[in-house]
Amino acid sequence: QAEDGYRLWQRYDLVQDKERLQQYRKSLGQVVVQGASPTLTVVKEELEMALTGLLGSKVAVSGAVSKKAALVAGTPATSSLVKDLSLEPQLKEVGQEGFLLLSQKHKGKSYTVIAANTEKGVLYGTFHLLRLLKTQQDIQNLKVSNSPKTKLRILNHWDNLDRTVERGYAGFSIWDWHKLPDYIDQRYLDYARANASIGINGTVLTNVNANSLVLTPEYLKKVKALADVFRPYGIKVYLTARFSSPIELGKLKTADPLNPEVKEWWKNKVNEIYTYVPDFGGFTVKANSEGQPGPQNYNRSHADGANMLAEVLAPKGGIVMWRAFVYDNNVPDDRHKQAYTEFKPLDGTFKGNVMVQVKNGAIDFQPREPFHPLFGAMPKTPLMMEFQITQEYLGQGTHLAYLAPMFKETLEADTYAKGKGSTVAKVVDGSLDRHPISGMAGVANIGNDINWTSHPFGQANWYAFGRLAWDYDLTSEAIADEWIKMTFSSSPSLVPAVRKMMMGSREAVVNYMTPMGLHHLMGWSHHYGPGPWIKDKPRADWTSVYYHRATEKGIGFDRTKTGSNALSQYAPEVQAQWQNPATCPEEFLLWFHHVAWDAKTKSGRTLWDELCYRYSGGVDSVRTMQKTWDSLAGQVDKERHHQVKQYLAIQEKDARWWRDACLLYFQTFSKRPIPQELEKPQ
Ligand code: GCW
Repeated sequence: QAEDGYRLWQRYDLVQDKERLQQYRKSLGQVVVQGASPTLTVVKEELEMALTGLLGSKVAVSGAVSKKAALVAGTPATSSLVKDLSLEPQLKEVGQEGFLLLSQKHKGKSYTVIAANTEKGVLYGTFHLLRLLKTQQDIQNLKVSNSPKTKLRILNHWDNLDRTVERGYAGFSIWDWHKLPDYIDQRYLDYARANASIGINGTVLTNVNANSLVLTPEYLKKVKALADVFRPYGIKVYLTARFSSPIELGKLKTADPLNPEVKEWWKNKVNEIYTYVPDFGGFTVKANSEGQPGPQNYNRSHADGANMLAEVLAPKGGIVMWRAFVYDNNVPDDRHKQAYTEFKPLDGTFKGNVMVQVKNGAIDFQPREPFHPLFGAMPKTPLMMEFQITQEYLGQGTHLAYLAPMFKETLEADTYAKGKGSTVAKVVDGSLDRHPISGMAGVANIGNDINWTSHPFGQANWYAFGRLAWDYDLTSEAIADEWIKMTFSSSPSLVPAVRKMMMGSREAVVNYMTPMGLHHLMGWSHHYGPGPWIKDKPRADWTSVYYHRATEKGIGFDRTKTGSNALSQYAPEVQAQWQNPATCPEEFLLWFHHVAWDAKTKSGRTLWDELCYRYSGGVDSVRTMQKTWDSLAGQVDKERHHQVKQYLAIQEKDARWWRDACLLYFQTFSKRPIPQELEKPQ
């Protein structure tokens, strides 16, 4: 069988470790799932398929125990076996989505138990157990109690109705609108399985640059078909709402959120949606950003817009995820500041079912950004994290960049909102300000490429997003290990080598693209290759020169008091550290400071030399990845090995392109030589 990557991390092949295989066969030889429901059917089917593959012989799910050892899955309500185990006290701890995995002796039998309060919890527990098996863990004395830290764990698809995907690099949209609702592609089911396996519980089907057509009955039928597929997997469907829909679809003269007819229109529309999808999740809205319509067109605020939608969704249990990614060329100020300037004053004015969805950084999904100053600044509003899984600015579908370290860097950053330890993660999970709702969104990197994500390692970013949305305390290394073992193999000669490649990969990209706090040097509009020279565009903030500000004296964006003062949007403790070039972490140096070419850096080199070293270092890292990958030939199936090898060659070429283009361009300002010992730009 050709290894085309379609199976993602859900490859249920025979367990290689003989001892483990023995153990699993002994404890899991019989599988008992009592009760019937769509979710329990999914549990049964997954267990049957997975265990048959992993254990190497047909495993059937039964309704009663006949052997000495069995796997038992269920809730106290659906399974008398689970009820008999009296797990209520432990189950209290795991909430609505969590689960217990326990090894239990009961009436002379040995059970491996997946127990939860809800069937959804059983589903998550099932996938957790399968992960333990796929990574060949000992399951003899299981004592797992696990529940998610963040409530809404959502993919955002920037998928258009014509199946193009904005910033999608893995083919076309997997939603085949033309064939829906009558044709259900197997991919929808496999998508749901993959997401459920990492705890993702929501999907926004459509692009934030929204088309109101999706709200028409023709499309709602199709949306319903997808929602019906996803429901048993615990995945809710959400849509993007184009703010001007009342005009486009309802033929109203206005979309003013305070106009009663507009509100009435949305109320009817929402009620209509719920007739198709009774558990519809709600809307994601991009308004008054990059030309999208919004409440500001009518001199209303983001809160007016969000609250109007929230009010009509509330009786149905729906929510509004209102994006804070706003900028406008009529606002002459540093783009870094705009979201904070517009949203911070609105804190406390949003309805309870509104979440403000904030990108990890203030500019736009750069290879490295300091955390967004809104985190910690709006304690009365639940702030949702928006990460970008698709690699718009990180080499797109061809560069290997493992993003868990990037996601974690933001989540672990300290906002100091309520003193030391007020991490972004604690803002996002709602614990810092005691919000009942919390969420993380990831802009999907999924398309209809056979392997879903173009680059085989793109799968790891989808995986890592889900795992971190569930539990941001997992380490990047641990997530990488899980993924490698499930995707390739558990071989001790492979896992550490691939982990090492992954762990250094994002830093490599930062180095060959935008080291030391440089940002947005990417080519005009496509954002793939280098374009630090870009100027004279309709908007200053669509140029690169706006961001790097190189002159003969130095380089970097002064965001301190002497410059745009964006730094003032952070807590005093953060400001204190970042406002001084001597204490500002070097990775953010040129983000906040304009620095002289000859200034000394931590390595002892001048800034110019250090930049040369970083750019070269980025290229070297890619070459190291190539060597590592070459050495693994024979340990990875031919198809995927060859694929990654080719992508690494592209990455090496692109890294050189980035290094050479940036250094030669910046050299026209610095007028200093590239250090002798470094490879010369070509
Ligand atoms: O990153 C930028 C992208 C746009 C995107 C926008 C946004 C969906 O270049 O393509 O539009 O952000 O997040 O709204």
